[in-house]
Amino acid sequence: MPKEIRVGLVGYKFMGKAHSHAYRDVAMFFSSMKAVPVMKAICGRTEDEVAKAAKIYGWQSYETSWEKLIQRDDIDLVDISTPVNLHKDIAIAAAKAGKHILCEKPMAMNLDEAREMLEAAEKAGIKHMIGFNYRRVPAIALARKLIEEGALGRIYHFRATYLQDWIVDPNFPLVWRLRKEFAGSGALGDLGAHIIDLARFLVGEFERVTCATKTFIKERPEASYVTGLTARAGGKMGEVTVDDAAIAIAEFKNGALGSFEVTRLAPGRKNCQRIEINGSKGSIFFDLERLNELQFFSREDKDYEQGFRTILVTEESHPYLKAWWPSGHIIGWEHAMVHQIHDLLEDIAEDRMPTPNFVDGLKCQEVLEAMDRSSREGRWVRI
Ligand code: SOE
Repeated sequence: MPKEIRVGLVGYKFMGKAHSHAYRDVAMFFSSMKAVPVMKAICGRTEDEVAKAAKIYGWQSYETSWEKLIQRDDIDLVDISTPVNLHKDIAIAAAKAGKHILCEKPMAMNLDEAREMLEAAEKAGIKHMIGFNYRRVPAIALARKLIEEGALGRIYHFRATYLQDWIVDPNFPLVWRLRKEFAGSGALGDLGAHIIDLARFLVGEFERVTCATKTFIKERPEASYVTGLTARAGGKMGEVTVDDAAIAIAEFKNGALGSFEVTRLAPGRKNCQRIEINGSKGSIFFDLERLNELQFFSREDKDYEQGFRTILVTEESHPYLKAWWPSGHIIGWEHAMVHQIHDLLEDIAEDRMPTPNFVDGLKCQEVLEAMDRSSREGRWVRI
């Protein structure tokens, strides 16, 4: 019989829903797991909303205080799917209570907080993971395999953009993601964290960075209602205290060069995360809005046959796909979250430290902080 891991989730909006879905689905598809989740309790401040979420998402109970949730002795794993300003306090309290932790990205409001979280987790000896879900998109996992096998040769370039447009209307209200006291930073931390993590996953560690950030729309109406990425504007105007966009250049320790662009002001670009990597032997290209595909160019193909080929990443031999549908029956954005939960539970069952964990979260935070400093001081910053 698989081990049962009893989960307490803090947060029930966009990420809370995505994680809930993953806990519900995972054991149905990955049918021989060594550990299965038990959806014990979900937590949020507004009682009628969290009670409704518990019912709809399939949680056995709900709490309105995360402190109470953490003190419960029927919870093994605390999932932190809240705005960034709450990550540290919840994570440290959960670690002290001996709970394993899954924490959404970016790990913390700043590097000092990330360090405190890692220290608490290491002291408690718990398992920890950061929700860099895109590592677990099968096409990205395949890209890593190709790179590890040497199919790209020596890596020269990592080129990433992560573009969205959900705040392009200047009347889109001042939601928590646009306020430094809740989010820590704007597009840089929210979107940049993902592509920084993918750069570390696919290419390696950063050596130094230079960056420019910009807030184009400096005031917005305060929010009267918010859910996920949709919101209604209230009357009063308030200050936007985070960046709308950031562009950075990086050098990696292995000598590769990287470029990074993130924005929430790119009309028509919805969740447009694109990664291209060029090496001495070939290139790969990934587009999140075409996440079942990986483009691969190999200089080792016959001259007259060379060209980017599009691999439809839905074969049993591809990472994670054996658990899903027959080949060609594509998967979606939420599947990477299911893979994340699968890997986390298997690691807990096997007593292994998951990846990406708080060390990876902290390394990402170092790069974010360096990019922010570079933008303020107008210079290259070493990691
Ligand atoms: C909003 O920008 C957002 O939901 C991010 O917070 C997520 O991390 C990203 O995966 C999709 O966009």
